[in-house]
Amino acid sequence: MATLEAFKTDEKAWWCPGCGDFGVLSALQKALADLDLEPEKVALVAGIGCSGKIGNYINSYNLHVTHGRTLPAALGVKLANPSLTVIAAGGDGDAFAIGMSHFAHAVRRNPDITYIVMDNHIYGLTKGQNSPTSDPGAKSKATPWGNVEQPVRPLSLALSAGATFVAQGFSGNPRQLTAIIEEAIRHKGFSYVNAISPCVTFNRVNTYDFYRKSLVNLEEDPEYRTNDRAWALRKLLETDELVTGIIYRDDETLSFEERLPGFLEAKPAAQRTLEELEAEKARVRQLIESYR
Ligand SMILES: Cc1ncc(C[n+]2csc(CCOP(=O)(O)OP(=O)(O)O)c2C)c(N)n1
Ligand code: SF4
Repeated sequence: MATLEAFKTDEKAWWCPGCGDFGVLSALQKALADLDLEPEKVALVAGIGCSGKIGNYINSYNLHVTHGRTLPAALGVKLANPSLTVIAAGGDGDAFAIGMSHFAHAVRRNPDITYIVMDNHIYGLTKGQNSPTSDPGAKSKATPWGNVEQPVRPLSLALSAGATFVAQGFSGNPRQLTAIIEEAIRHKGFSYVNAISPCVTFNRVNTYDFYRKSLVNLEEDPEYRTNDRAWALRKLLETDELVTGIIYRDDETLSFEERLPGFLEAKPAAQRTLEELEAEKARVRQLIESYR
């Protein structure tokens, strides 16, 4: 039985004291332990950003990839070894600026990956420029007259792109965030968790206090249900996405792996011998030659 300790590393967390990423880290570690997973059965793929450091603090396989490329790398890991629990994690800049197209395509493919975006509405690592989720009018050194762009709305975007699991948690409410992450990992398909994670150093507007006052727990809505995409979209529009809880889930749609013909019956790449992999390499070379 895995313990919480099993998912910790010796490395001291580098984040500023009070950073929301601490809450996301402990929620994820607790979820992995609660689900009784073993560290060697978990692969964490993280992008560049303060949030991307999360992989250094979780004892599991850890791939720290180039900025914005968490999802294609995570898909590669999942396809090479579908027996692994694959978690992708990163910031809102990583996900919705440079990584935007990967997000839309991952959603529509529905691989069995959990994607946690630590959303602080800012670029933390590069010292406080606006990100695609920054509020209209938000001031930063790069936008001294205020943000003139409309923000990306991650939850509505995921829902309208066909996501099969969409949720939002808050690092100031680790109990709910842990429960959401557990369900996201249990979900067989692409699960999107927007984890509101305040940047205490560069974002003085989207603070813990702001969220404590503004967030509405959708699960307490008398009309709450998780199987109605249109209801979920309407709620998100009405509340400006200031909600928490599991917003939508569809456990019927098959995952990408389940829909790939013959894929699940074949031996995973991770378990093939060098000779078998060499033979495959030769087949790929032949294919490339055939296009010349
Ligand atoms: C290809 C590339 N472009 C830009 C950068 C610079 N860069 C590093 S982190 C980052 C954004 C960080 O913001 P976010 O993803 O929201 O993460 P946070 O630091 O807020 O957790 C940028 C633009 C980079 N490392 N690589
Ligand atoms: S700069 Fe912001 S996001 Fe980065 S560690 Fe500090 S508080 Fe966290």
